[in-house]
Amino acid sequence: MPVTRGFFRRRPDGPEGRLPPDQYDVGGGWPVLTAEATPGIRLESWTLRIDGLVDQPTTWTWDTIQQLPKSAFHGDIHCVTTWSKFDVSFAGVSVDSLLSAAEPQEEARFVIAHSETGYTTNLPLADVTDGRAWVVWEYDGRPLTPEHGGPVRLLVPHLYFWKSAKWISRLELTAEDRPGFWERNGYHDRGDPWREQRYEGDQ
Ligand SMILES: Nc1nc2c(c(=O)[nH]1)N[C@H]1C(S)=C(S)[C@@H](COP(=O)(O)O)O[C@H]1N2
Ligand SMILES: [Mo]
Repeated sequence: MPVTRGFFRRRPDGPEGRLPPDQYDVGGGWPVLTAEATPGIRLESWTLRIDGLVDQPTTWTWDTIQQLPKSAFHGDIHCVTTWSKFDVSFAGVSVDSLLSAAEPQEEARFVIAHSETGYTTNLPLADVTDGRAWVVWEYDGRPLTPEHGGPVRLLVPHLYFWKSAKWISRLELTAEDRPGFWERNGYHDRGDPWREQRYEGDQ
């Protein structure tokens, strides 16, 4: 029987300890996982807003966000459907630089990432600060393609990839946790792949 290379799951081949529990290395491809139709977003009309519990609600355009210090991520991403992808490179800006402009208030504890499409995901503020989250528009040195969230997506690589909202348009800071799209549909509130927090009720 002919075997199509790359069709079957590869065995973990990364350095020891690099693959979170029950994940596999997807290899060279990059699956697309989207709940909604891929929107066509023009750079001229794209904006990103930070609001909610901030002293300086701020809106960036494509031109103004480029003026922030560029920041890159090189590492691995992990989807809850069990694929992990090693050695990806993204570039954009750190969420820290956006937050330092918006000045979060003391009561702010959570962030809701809103996509242009209406998709949402919730994160503790502590998971998007200290250099652990980015808003990115480049993948491997090229513009992020629309099916992968282009022109601009959120990137929170230390959590399952559903937290990395594609087509990001707004970061809303709140005092209370407010479950997003997948979190209301049975997925874990935080989604740490190393603790295997896949579903509601997992530790
Ligand atoms: N707006 C939006 N963002 C999203 C999703 C989505 O359906 N809509 N899917 C999430 C999930 S489950 C994953 S695994 C990743 C997939 O990103 P990719 O399609 O670039 O691999 O995006 C996340 N961000
Ligand atoms: Mo996912």
